[in-house]
Amino acid sequence: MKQTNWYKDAVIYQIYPRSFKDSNGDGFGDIPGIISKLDYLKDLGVNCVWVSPVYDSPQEDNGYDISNYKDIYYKFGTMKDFDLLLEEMHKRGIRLIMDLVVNHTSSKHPWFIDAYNNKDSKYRDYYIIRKGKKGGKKPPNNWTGFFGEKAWERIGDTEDYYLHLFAKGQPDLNWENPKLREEVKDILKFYLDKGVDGFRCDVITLISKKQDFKSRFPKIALTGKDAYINGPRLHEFLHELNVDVLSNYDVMTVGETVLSTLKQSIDLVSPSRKELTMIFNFDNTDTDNYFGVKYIKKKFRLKNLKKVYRKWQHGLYKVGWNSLFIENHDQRRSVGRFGTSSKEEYRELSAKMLATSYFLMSGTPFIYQGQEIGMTNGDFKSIDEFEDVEIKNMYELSKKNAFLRPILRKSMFEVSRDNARTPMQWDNSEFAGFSSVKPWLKVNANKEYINVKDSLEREDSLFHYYQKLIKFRIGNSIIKDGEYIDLLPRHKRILAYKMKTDAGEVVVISNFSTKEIKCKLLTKFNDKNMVLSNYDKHNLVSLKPYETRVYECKF
Ligand code: TEU
Repeated sequence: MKQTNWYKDAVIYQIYPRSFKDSNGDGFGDIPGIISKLDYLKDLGVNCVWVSPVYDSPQEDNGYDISNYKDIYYKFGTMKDFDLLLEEMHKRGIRLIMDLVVNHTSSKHPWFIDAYNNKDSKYRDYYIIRKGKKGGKKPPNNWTGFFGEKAWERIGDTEDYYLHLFAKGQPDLNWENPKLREEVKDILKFYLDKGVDGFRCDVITLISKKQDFKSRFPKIALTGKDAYINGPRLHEFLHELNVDVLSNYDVMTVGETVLSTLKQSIDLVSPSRKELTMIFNFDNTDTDNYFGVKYIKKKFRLKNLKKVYRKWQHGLYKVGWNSLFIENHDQRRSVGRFGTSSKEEYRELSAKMLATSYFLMSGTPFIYQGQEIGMTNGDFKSIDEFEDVEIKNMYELSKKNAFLRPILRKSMFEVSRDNARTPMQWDNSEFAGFSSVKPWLKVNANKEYINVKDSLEREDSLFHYYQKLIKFRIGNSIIKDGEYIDLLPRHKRILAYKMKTDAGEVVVISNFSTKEIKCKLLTKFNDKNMVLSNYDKHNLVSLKPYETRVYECKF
């Protein structure tokens, strides 16, 4: 099938369905709710949507634990609703990307239930099951997983254990088994034949594990990671999926990669290798922590973000394609992060500045629901108000482990994934227009003034700024194909870069501070080439607090 590379002109909006819009008054978002808001998304200007998992699931990890890949979780609706969603999106020229979670299933998946209960089950080899040590008293090795737990769980009172790199209810699949790989291809085809436009591939770099299953030292966070991240057959497995299935459709994939180096990422996205279209790396969201561990917070410094931008823009230039994002359902909100301010006086102004800064580089920009109106972290006051399995596990860990306790307790609330999962704020009514009843997760009190209704009414809102940014980005080949040039690599408060091709250049200059700052660079540009800014009036030689400007020159 001819590949049109449409994704290079896509702006993708991520929907976390349980928090987006409840249509039937059960306090839980659903697919008809999404359909009712498609005109809103069209108005925003995005041309593609990534929907977090809506498959059947016991919801231990909010749908990232799938019990039936070919059915929809009843609270989200039915397969009929899903088909209608796809149709209604395509009618509006919006593409649909599904979340593909195939590193693990739910422990309630019929494959796993059979494998767990029956030693001779044909599904036993769909999972990673190994004999424990000391007659089953101890797990097969010392690996730990992503939610602060041991990575093995004993199968009843047998000697055997199954591997789970996430919650206990998320057993890892065994990709070494060719039959399992055929099942995955079958799932892909099922949705691609419906007309789905691609997949966001959950923790895809974990699917191949080193087969020695030996303990690893030193024992620090993610013990065993060198055995289960970027494993020996990762590229081979992805190539197989691509050649056998994906390349027969004009679709895109974006792989969620955890702790991948630039070199590994280049291999994943080089078109000639036929693996993935693009990846999410987390270097940007790791700029405010140590060792890639979000609980160990570090002061944000612009120079570190600039380093990340240079690394990925230069690293993938003419080699592969980038993704651009500042939020998702696993990250706390970007307001008050990456140098922006959550003080109401600066909230929208600084959010416009950050939006401009990450949006106009080469790559596909992603917007996470609520980001376009500047939603903030949830106002959680006690552990009981949270719902996420990750923070609950971490809280338990902090009770047991005296060394980790102060570190975890200090940052846990602020970095919790639930901060991004609070109900979408549509208006200022009691449940923010998300639902007619009390939602599954606490509504943020600031829905009084941070909400879609208000944003649509105010001409200078962040929402309207995003509209302009999206319009400018889609189809702009200077940005798409341009070479990234950092114009002020050493400046501590100003980010200035140029995207350059033979046809012209686009220049972005942003002040990441609350101070007015002199900037000589500004004198080089003519105001009549300014295409976008978050201020109406501009000073020739200085940038106001959080000011951002975009200039475009065509040669
Ligand atoms: O996330 C993978 C992942 O790396 C996260 O667990 C990350 O470490 C954590 O969220 C940081 O706080 C994906 C999904 O995006 C996430 O929602 C799932 O829980 C996870 O995979 C398991 O499927």
